[in-house]
Amino acid sequence: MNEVLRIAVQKSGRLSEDSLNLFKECGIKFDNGAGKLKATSSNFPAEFLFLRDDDIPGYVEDGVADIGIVGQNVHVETSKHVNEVKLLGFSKCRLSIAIPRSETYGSVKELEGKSIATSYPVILGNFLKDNGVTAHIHEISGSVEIAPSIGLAHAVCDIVSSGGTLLSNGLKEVEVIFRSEAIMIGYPNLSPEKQNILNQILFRIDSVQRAKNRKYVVLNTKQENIALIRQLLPGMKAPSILPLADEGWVSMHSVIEEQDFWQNIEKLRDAGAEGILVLPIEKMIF
Ligand code: PRT
Ligand code: ZN
Repeated sequence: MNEVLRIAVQKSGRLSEDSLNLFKECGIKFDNGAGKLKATSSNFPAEFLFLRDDDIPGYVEDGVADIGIVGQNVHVETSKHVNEVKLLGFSKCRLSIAIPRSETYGSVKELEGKSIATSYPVILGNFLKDNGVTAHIHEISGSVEIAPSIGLAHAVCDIVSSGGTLLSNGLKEVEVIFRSEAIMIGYPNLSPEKQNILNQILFRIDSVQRAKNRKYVVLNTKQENIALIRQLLPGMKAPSILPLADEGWVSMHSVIEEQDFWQNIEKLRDAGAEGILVLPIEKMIF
């Protein structure tokens, strides 16, 4: 029987779009029409399960799903027995403790004896223990940030991204206790056939991610500048050099890290580069 890799992704929420794009950019086609709970890829041995993010680690631990994508916050909080396959770089956020803006804060010791509302009792509990603080953890499942204003708790511990939600609820961030991004988790005992399918996906993801951080650069220059410009364009191997129709001029082509490019742009122009084009790369296979 041909095996199919079962992939759990968030049905609808902050992880959904980037998770689905990750597989689409890898050329894996599937129909994720509204309300669907399951979809089979038409061109790759994969099946998608659309679930609430909190349920994904449990499904992966049980092997109902072979891999899944969740925030590291959910992965660590649920503490399921799963493999950490790959960090994915999107849905970045932090888990922070916040207190009413009017209050002063010196150190974590000031949380001693206070009550803190959170949906992350495990991560918060570990943080307090590591810091030798005893506080009352008040577990609630949502709308954590209103807890101080309704008298439910002194402080909150919640996910922060822009900080806008804390601000609009009269709170200030005083401790970042955990930093999170999306992570691919996997069932620890995949069959060799499923592991092989996963390896194909990881290879494709690497090719796409590598390409995203790099640009294809084309520039024109006089022949005598080649050596100098070559030092500024390290490239994958060496730059390609093509003669231009004008005598003594060449076009140099190379692949560079985007951040290196911005650091080097003035130097390239000083070295005699003209007509510089920077193009996106779709995939990079090594
Ligand atoms: O329905 P389901 O259970 O699947 O989804 P969910 O509502 O539990 O999760 P969802 O979609 O809100 O978030 C999924 C994951 O995205 C989280 O587990 C985090 O890993 C990550 N993430 C990134 C965030 C945020 N940014 C974020 N800003 N998760 C939640 N928030 C919330 C936060 O709880 C707070 O209410 O946004 C508010 C703060 O945002 P700022 O920008 O105002 O600071
Ligand atoms: Zn959730």
